[in-house]
Amino acid sequence: MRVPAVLLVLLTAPVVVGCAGPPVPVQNAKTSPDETVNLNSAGEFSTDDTGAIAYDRKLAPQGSQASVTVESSGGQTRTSLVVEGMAPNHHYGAHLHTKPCGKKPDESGPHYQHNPGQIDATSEVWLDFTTDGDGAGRSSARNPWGLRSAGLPGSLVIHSQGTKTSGPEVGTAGERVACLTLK
Ligand SMILES: [Cu+2]
Repeated sequence: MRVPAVLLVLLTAPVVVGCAGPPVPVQNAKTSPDETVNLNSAGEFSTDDTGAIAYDRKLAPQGSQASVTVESSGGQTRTSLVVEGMAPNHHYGAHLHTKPCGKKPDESGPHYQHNPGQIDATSEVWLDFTTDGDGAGRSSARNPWGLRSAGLPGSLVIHSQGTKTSGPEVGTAGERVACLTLK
């Protein structure tokens, strides 16, 4: 009797379901629907290191820092952000942007979008947060799509105001106050 090839594979190779396993290296990873992509970055904001740079020392003071983790697998992307040492009791906007941080605030490019032109918290990764009295804050986002290795986000940008969710200025969040380059 002829056994279908697919069944043969199932019978001979134990298939691990529900376990992500070791992350696939981000660089040069082949694109596939179940691709696993992990990005993360952490740093203290300085005025000269584009890996973690502050553009506004009032809203991203000396000693302020941020840590971001992006985990994409199984058609979902989960992103989390933790900050410390920011201005106390302030509501910030925050998003993933397309390019790495630069000396000038605009160098990180526009928002990362899964669906080009769609400006909302489903297509983009919005991570607005409000700091406590010590300047600490955290936020997270869950998006119903996987990252494509061909076009990964380049940075996390923190803005001076919360993100506008509707109207002609939808997606805007004031000036860029700090930027963390993703790796
Ligand atoms: Cu932004």
